[in-house]
Amino acid sequence: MADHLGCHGCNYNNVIIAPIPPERKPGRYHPRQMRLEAVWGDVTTEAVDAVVNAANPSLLGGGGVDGALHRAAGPELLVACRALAGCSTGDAKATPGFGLPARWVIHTVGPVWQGGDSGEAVLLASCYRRSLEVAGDLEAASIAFPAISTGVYGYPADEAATIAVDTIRSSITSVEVVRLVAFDERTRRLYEARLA
Ligand code: AR6
Repeated sequence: MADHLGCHGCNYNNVIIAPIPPERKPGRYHPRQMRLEAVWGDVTTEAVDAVVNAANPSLLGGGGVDGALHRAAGPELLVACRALAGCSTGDAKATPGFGLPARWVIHTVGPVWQGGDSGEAVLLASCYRRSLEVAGDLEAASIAFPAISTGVYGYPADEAATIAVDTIRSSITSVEVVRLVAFDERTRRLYEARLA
């Protein structure tokens, strides 16, 4: 756990962008600084409000994180995904987490790496931004991300880590804890370097 990473000063969570609804407790819903941390692990075991799935546009399952989340969540996840009728690259949609420790799964579709001149960076940033927006809509206080697009989709891990950290830090969000879950030691070190 990278607790020493602590809070950072680069997001805009102290900017109040809308009146706080009276039914919401002020202590819970005031925008506040987010804690962003890098961990080594497996997203399927993350005990957070929402885990992010590195899905494909069909949302009907696949390998990597997607396959692992479907196996761990159970068959109801596929049924719920079918009802979403797919997802565009760079967008995100949510289902319940079913058998997962997480209450929600936010399915996002990263870009396939094509050399870097096909808008991949914008689309990858959009995955992180949209996932945080969906998490906010769900009133999720904590979220765990895998390294979207860096597996089957071939995005270079170092560039993807920079986009992940920069996008999360600059997002306006009510999410309080964001965990970047690295499946391998190299990815964890890439995150740690950017969070230092
Ligand atoms: N927890 C955390 N990270 C993981 C896990 C896990 N359980 N398993 C793999 N990773 P990928 P993509 C890492 O391929 O590149 C699927 O078939 C992995 O080491 O899961 O966005 C979908 O259906 C890598 O660093 O996602 C799509 O068709 C990262 O997660 C396609 O793959 C992402 O690897 C999406 O490809």
